[in-house]
Amino acid sequence: MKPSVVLYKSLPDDLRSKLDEHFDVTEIAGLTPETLSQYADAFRQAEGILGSGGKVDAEFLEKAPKLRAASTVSVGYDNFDVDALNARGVVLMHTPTVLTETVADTMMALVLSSARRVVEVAERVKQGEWQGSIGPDWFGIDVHHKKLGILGMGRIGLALAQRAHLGFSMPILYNARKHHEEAEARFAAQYCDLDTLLKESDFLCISLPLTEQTHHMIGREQLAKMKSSAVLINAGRGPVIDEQALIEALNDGTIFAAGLDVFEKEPLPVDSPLLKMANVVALPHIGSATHETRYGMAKDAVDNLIAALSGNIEKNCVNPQVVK
Ligand code: 8YV
Repeated sequence: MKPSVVLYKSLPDDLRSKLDEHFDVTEIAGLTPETLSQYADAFRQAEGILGSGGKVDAEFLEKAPKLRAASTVSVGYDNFDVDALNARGVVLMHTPTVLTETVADTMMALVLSSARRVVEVAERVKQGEWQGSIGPDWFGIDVHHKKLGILGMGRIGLALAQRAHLGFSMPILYNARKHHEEAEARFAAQYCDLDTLLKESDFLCISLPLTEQTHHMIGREQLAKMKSSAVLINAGRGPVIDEQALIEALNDGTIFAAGLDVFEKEPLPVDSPLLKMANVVALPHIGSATHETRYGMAKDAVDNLIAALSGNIEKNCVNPQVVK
């Protein structure tokens, strides 16, 4: 008999067939309180789950007593209580490599569009406001040769450093838990403390996972240390920034602009003050959202679940210590 699996994100046909070859699959619309009670039986039988979004914590695990592996279609796993998974011996698999370059592209798009006011001026053109030669009220600020600060130097930070340093001649500063030799050797990235990063960056790009330590790491006090000409970019997780403090900093000119792909609450509520600000580029969490990369993530997630449930894990495991 094939192991039972609950799939809570739709997959391309070929990947869905591959999953069906290995498992007895119940597909549901998402991991919500409603689907949890509606498909209680499927969760009771499930040895694996695959999808993205939704909370997987001790309370969820009680409803899935046979669970052995969870496979998320994402690199981030802040919606999983890893301690609870470890306590139950459940393996957590994720997709840390396939999306790196695409997310770095998104970050560079936010840098460029925030600095050059691309979204705002394109909108003005569509409104018929381009009536003569443009003046300073259409101007932005330069990107090339400015200092790019990276908070969190992982795979994505490194790919961003490559773009910024080699493509835009930007000196790179970074703060992370430890020195990154490759970033220093290839892109002349300079390690510094958080205060220096805040004070010296023209573009401060956050590329951190959300953890207890990174929650609201950038708040009022940190924003006050930034240059008034600085641009803040976040394409990691929204709650790393205290959003209320950011709104105030953007309103009172503490910083120049922000490019945001992630928010404290997603989807961003339609009444968020951020949506009314000309100096904010707000994207709907598109970091990895290209056809190629989303396919690659789904493929990795399927392969990860097959590996985990057959006891053949070689990579992409968050908690390999639970594998006996
Ligand atoms: C995905 C992400 O957008 O991988 C992550 O952690 O935030 C994104 O790439 C998202 O989780 C949907 O699958």
